[in-house]
Amino acid sequence: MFKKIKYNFILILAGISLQMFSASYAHEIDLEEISIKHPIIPIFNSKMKTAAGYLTIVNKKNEADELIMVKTDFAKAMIHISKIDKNGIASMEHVNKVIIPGNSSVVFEQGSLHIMFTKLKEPLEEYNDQKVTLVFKNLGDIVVEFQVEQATQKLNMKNNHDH
Ligand SMILES: [Cu+2]
Repeated sequence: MFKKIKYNFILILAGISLQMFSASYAHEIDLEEISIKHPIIPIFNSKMKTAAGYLTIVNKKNEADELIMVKTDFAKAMIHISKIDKNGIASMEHVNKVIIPGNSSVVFEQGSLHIMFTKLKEPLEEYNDQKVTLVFKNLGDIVVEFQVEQATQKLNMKNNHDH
C-alpha cells in the first residue's frame, strides 16, 4: 500500500515538472529556433461567432519550417488567407500549410493570412487570453497565448469577419 502511494506521488511530481519544461505560455515567444510576435485576437462585440488571430512567425534557422496545423480548445481553428478578386470581392480560402522560409518571417495580418476561429464555445472577452497550439512540421507544438483585445473602429470597418 505504502509503495503504491509513493509511486503515485512520483508520477505527480513528474507531471508537474513536465508541465514546467514544456512550452511556456507567453504573448511573445522567443526560442533559439523561432520567435512568435504579437499574437492577437481582435474582438468587435460580444456576439461574435467567429474571430481571427494574427501574429508574426520568425524562423531563425537556416532551414525552412512549415506551420501545418493550429489547435485550440475554445473554438475550431484553421489557417485562412483572405483574397480580393479582380471584381473587388473579398473571400477567404483554407490553407493547409504555411511555409516559413529560413531566416525570414511570415506575417499573419488583416487582409492576408490569419488563423480563423469558428464555433466559439463562449464569447471572447478582452483580457481573457486564449491558448493556441501552433504545430510546426520540424519544431513540433508551440503553445501561444493570444491576447484578446477590443478592436478599434478602424479595424472593425476593414475586417468584420463573419463568414
Ligand atoms: Cu477567415
